[in-house]
Amino acid sequence: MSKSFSFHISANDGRARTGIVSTPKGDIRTPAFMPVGTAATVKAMMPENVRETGADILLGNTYHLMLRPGAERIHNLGGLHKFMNWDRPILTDSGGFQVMSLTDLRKLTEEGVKFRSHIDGSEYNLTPERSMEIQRLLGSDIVMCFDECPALPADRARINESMQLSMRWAQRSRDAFGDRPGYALFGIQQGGLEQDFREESAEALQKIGFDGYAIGGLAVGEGQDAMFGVLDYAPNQLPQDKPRYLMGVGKPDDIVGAVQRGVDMFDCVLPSRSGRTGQALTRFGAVNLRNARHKDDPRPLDENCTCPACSNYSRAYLHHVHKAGEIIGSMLLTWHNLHYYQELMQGLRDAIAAGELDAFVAQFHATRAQGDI
Ligand code: PRF
Ligand code: ZN
Repeated sequence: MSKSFSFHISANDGRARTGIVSTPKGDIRTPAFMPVGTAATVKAMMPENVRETGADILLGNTYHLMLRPGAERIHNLGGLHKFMNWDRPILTDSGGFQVMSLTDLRKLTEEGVKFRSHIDGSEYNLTPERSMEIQRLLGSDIVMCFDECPALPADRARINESMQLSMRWAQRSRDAFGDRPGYALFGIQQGGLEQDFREESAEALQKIGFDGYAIGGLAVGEGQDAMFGVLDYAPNQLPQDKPRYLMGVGKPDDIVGAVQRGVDMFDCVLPSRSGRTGQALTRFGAVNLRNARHKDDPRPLDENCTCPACSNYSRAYLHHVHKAGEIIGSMLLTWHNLHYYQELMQGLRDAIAAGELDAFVAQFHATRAQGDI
């Protein structure tokens, strides 16, 4: 195993790329989807089963883990990998985005953000320096800069101010992270839907220098057309030879469009969260297993899917366990959804390697247009 962090692109197809991010804890095949393991678990899944779906890396959250059970406690117990029984790479988000979306009592200053826990109301301070310390205590392999993500729509003045603050925090994150061989620090581009601010942000980040670059501030209510509008130029503003990560995205068609535009890494709660509410994501689109039309249906969810939910159970059974609130309903659909996402990523990687991405994307949309029958 290599002892350092690196990114190697093996093929390009248009603006899309496929390759490998190498870390001391294992390789990450790109384009990659990272299942979300917010509270040291991918909900309803054993980590060995998450691996069986094809995941190379998980995402964890600074915000949730600092509140409960605490970063120092996880560190004293041997780190997040050992704690949650996942020995492959982990990327952690830096906390600012979660503070802004999950807490209502908070105060943003140049120093950082002061907030009250959504669990017990106790007060915390999160700064770039503390976020770097928490992510180090967790043992995260890919550490994210501490940033601020403004909600959209927002006026240009507000977007600019927020982006400038995030760039000052990016420098403080870089300084606090220091030199840690084998561990990576990613910068996060901000700038809303404004091309000039995105450019300024990309330049500021490259001047500081990072191991990878995230595109932040998207998928916050602007819609797919506006997001793709930014992705038509944003990846090109970032270095060609470093991984690009689109944070918090997305639906299968969002991911496909972003891969075509040059994005390498993704995370989203959608496959795991919707699995717990009875929504399956399949090559035919979204299927709600709670719908009464499945009540007497002996067919599998997707006859071509090799996951346990589709191999061993009927739609009627999946319908029943979801209506009855049985835990296995969440387990089976989460497994199926994560399996579907990883199959999609493998399909994208293979298509890019073969120079056949356009045909793959056309087939992807044609199959969805058929709908679930
Ligand atoms: N910044 C961080 N985490 C994020 C985002 C961001 O802009 C987003 C935006 N979609 C999701 N998660 N740090
Ligand atoms: Zn399946």
